[in-house]
Amino acid sequence: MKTPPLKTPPLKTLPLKTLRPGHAIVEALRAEGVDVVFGLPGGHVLGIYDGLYDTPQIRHILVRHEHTAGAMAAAYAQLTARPGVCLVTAGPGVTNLLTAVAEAYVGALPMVILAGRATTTTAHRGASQEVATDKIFAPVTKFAVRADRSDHLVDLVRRAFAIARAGKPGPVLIDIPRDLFDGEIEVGDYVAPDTRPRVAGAPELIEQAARELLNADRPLLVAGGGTVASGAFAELRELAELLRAPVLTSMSGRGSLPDDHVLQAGGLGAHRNDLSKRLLVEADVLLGLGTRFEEMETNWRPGFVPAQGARYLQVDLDAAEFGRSIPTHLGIMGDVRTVLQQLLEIARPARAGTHVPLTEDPRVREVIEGVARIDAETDESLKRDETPLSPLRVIRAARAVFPRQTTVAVDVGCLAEHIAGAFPFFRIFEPRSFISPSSFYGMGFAASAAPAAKIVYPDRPALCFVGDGSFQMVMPVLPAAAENHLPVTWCVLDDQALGSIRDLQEYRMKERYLATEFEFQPDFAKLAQACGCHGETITDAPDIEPALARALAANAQGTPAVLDFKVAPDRMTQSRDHFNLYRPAAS
Ligand SMILES: Cc1ncc(C[n+]2csc(CCOP(=O)(O)OP(=O)(O)O)c2C)c(N)n1
Ligand SMILES: [Mg+2]
Repeated sequence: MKTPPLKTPPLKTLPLKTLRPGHAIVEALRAEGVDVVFGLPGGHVLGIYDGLYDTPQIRHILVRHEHTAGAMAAAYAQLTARPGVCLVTAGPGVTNLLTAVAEAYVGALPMVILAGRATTTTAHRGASQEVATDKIFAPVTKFAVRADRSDHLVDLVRRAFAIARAGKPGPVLIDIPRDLFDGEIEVGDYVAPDTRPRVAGAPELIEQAARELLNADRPLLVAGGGTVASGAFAELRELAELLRAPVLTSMSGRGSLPDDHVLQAGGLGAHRNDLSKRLLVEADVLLGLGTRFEEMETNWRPGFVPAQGARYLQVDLDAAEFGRSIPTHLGIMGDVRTVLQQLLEIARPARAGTHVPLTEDPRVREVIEGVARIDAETDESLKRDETPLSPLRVIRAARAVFPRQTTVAVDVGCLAEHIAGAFPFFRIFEPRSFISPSSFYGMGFAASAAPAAKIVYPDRPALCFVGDGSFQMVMPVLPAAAENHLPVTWCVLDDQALGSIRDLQEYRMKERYLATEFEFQPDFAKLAQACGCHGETITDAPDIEPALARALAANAQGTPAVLDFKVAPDRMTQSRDHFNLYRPAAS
């Protein structure tokens, strides 16, 4: 008997497309949901630019300096929790990105950087602009890889997005020799892996944490950048309300609970206020939510860190963060939102019988009254019309003039870092509406990044507070904002000095000032005008509000604005306290 022939169905082969490599990369970007690329071309990356030419769905923001592209991409990630994408050329093009990429790395912000490089044929033979990009970026990226073959490019893009988003997010760089853009490659349909970090906490740890929080006399929640990245806004609010636990936010965590919520008590460390300081010291169980207690937020000294006897429960996607800054009693590895949902499963039934209205609870009243006191004291202290202006007055006025939904960027510098955007002076009401440096604190990062706010939220005003020294580092952002129709307002807190460092010379060097005061200052208002922006100089207090209103109106017409506020070198107690850390030991 003859065996019937085996009937195998014909193998279904998916049709492959033949594309130029640059076009294949751009198609992969689209499949990853990329809608904007920040960059500046050079000969080495024209293959990708040519792909963008045929892809109007992806907007390209042309900057004047690559630092701006890096900062905007990082801010895009901060505001959306999606990777920001940069496209830059070889050598100096990509090294100009380094500082912004380091900021994103320290701040756990996802980014994908596509960079050019000299051809493989001339590698290591003195080609122009050749530098070991992959090695330079290795310590400030989660993955920095040099591509070897054209037919690897799409796979590398897929890996880049997966790695940038996975676990603790961060930047990834692909270093592409220019000859890889030659010829054509065959590509299949692009499949973007779903790598959202929905890691749940171990059930026994969740149970223990819930028990400790429910039994605590004075529980306190500290929300950081991980809370924002995971989008745990509703969960944070519900747990805080169930536990009647005040919430403190780190700089990166600002906005995770609106600053006018009855349990929101302000910031930490250098950004603290009297109320938040006291709550931190008095808390018996503290729950850290994707927060690191970095230097500006702890100082590792009593009064900054949780009290000795307190229990610190820490939730983080990265187990390496447990106990890194301050001792952790219970480390729950997991995504903040998922862990909060798990805690709520236990806390909800446990608190079902609680009928005291929220605002009548003594713990909540403590926060409400504490915040009211801070507000009254602040109002009182800002009554006088001082010249030079009080920077606090400027910041408070900006909060009054700019609407609730404003996106705010706060740059480095003592004026900016410790005061601008600080809880008593500028309240943040919307989640993901705050651009701030993480503990890398590169001057100019937020000022350079601010226009990204108008890409993410075109209909909301955007405002940046920046010191005069920091602003001068990144002024090429002005023509980039004008050209790309990204109308933000920069409030330059102009004390004619590198004030934060001048402060150190005052305290530590016994007033031996060197290289911290500017003898020559550009006219920032004229400079703004020359760059297609609205520009004004403000020296008198009664002019503050009208100038802010004019800037807002200019923004509404599509014009960016620069307001040069001539301010006094005010310093707040907490910033002075912070500098005390560095005082030489008493002899
Ligand atoms: C790129 C960079 N260089 C130097 C520093 C050190 N640094 C921190 S704050 C500061 C002064 C900032 O001056 P300004 O922006 O005018 O703010 P001010 O302190 O006067 O409020 C300096 C030089 C830094 N953080 N980043
Ligand atoms: Mg200054």
